[in-house]
Amino acid sequence: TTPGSPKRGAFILLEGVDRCGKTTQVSLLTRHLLNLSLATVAYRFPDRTTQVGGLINGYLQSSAEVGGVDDRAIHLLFSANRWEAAPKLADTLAQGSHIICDRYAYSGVAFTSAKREEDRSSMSGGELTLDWCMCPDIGLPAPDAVIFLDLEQEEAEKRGGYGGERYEKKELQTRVRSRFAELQSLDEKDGRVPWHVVDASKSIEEVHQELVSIVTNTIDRVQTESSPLQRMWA
Ligand code: ADP
Ligand code: FDM
Repeated sequence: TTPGSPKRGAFILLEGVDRCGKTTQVSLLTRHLLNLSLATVAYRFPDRTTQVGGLINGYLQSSAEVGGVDDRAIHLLFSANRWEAAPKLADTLAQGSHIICDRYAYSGVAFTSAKREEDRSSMSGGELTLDWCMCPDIGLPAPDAVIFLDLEQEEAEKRGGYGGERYEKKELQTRVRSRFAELQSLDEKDGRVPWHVVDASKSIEEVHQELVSIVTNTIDRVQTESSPLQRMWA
């Protein structure tokens, strides 16, 4: 940064399985930061409002029995949906706004790589490996912190039954949770993107207070160290 230019905002990512409380906590955190007069923007992926997002929405809402869409093609659409947002995301941070984001590339990799034969529309090209799934997201703006809202499958189910969307199935969600753990250990080996695992079974207010403390420390670190925006898995 040149003297006088604003410090960049922090990029905070919330990840976790369905029903862990991401939507609730993103909105509480955004409100908290705005109340402190800190410019903050909430993002969520998939962003269903774009053309690419419309295709993703159609895919998620159609049943798995409706074949037709290749699993790799849909994976690339999820990634494209992040890439089309990437310039705006980087710009928002450069302007000094913080970003609180609901899902990102980790969800992308966790969900696709967790698919088994019964979840797939075709078995063309064999296994959906972690490596293959990570490739299209390499180079995206990386978060300054990943907050993983950790919730047992049984607890998630108690929060209201799953709706009709394609991935809202118990067995898939359980495998998704272990893929997230693999991605966490890769980041920990790499040492650039810190993960904070939070027990999401606590009350909304208790979880919120923990997140406030993580976010406050992350903003502090990013701005004191003037750390440049990192790139995903690069
Ligand atoms: P996600 O966006 O991760 O799917 P939501 O924030 O939409 O999760 O929460 C899913 C449901 O669980 C909502 O009905 C919400 O009110 C409820 N909920 C969220 N956090 C908690 C919590 N800590 N304890 C109990 N219920 C919660
Ligand atoms: N999902 C989400 C993916 O499969 N890949 C991705 O890249 C992203 C961001 O889409 F089941 C899955 C996760 C979830 C579904 O997400 C829709 P929301 O948070 O319920 O809208």
